[in-house]
Amino acid sequence: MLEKIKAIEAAANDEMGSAADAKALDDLKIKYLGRKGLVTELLGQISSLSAEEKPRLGKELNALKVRIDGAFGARQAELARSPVLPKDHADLTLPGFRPPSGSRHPLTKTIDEILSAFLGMGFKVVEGPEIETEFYNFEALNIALDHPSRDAFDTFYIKNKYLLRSHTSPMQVRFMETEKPPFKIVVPGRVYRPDAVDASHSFMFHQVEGLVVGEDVTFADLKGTLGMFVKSYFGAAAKIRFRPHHFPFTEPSAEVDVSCFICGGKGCSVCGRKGWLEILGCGMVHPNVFKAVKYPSGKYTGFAFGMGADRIAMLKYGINDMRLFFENDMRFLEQFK
Ligand code: 2U9
Repeated sequence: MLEKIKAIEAAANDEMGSAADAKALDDLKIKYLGRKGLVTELLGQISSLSAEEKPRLGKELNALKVRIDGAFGARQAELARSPVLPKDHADLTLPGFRPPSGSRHPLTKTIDEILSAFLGMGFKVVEGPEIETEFYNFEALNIALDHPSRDAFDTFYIKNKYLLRSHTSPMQVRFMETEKPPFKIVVPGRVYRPDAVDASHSFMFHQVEGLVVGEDVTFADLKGTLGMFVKSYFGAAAKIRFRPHHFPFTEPSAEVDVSCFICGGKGCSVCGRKGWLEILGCGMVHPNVFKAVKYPSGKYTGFAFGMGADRIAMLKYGINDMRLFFENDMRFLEQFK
């Protein structure tokens, strides 16, 4: 009998220790102390013992009952204090952590900021296909197929005169085919040119171009609009200057410099001691372009401009190698949160 008492007590303590919750513990209480429980059963056997054993074992059994009952109470309190969590449950005592947050690509950010400067002046954003035809990429833009200037517009051809657009201008042509002036649009997008890749060249880059057409649009409007743009994008102190240039689709044409936003025009390593950074090309739309989209002759005038977003992003963020934009290196991208 004494052996049994010891075995039952050891088993009860063992099982209670590993009871995972209050319900498991209640079941154990019934198993040991319930009406048909193991301890109760032993108590029932007392009557069959000899007269001298009865009092001693009876005392032992009662003491066992009290001890097991006490142990239940203790384990119950312990479970209430710290519920035992399943093995795969999160450790609630660990410190919290922030989920990593993504960020916009520096080029996306640059393009969005350029566009918002123009949206603020009432421009509308339009986008178009990257696969184009010779008509939209060249002919309609006054770039004759047999003209030497085509060399300056070296292009990836695909098949049957399809090509990867070498500027976003084809979309302005498409827009004019369906819309009547007046309008002000900006056209962002990827463009492709078969350049050898190095720190400042890529076979794919990003342009933002603009086109404004109406009945009395002048070069003064062009100057005012681009002046507003550089002040809004580069800061109120930014100035612009125009240098004569040539593009087949504009006449007259100009290149535009912005006063260096690093040195304020004094001359530094970013602007090559010149105090000016070249950021834009522009001009008054060539009459042949209006002719190609069948606008009535002489009715409209307009100005157009174009800029390379990759170059502007490099200037703005002090990036010295264009390839960094396209390598998806997180150490680079994470800097533009
Ligand atoms: C239409 C008529 C005229 C778009 C223009 C430029 C000047 C220009 C370059 C700047 C750097 C492209 O990214 S870059 O290589 N662009 O200088 N683009 S005027 O003129 C147009 C466009 C569409 C119908």
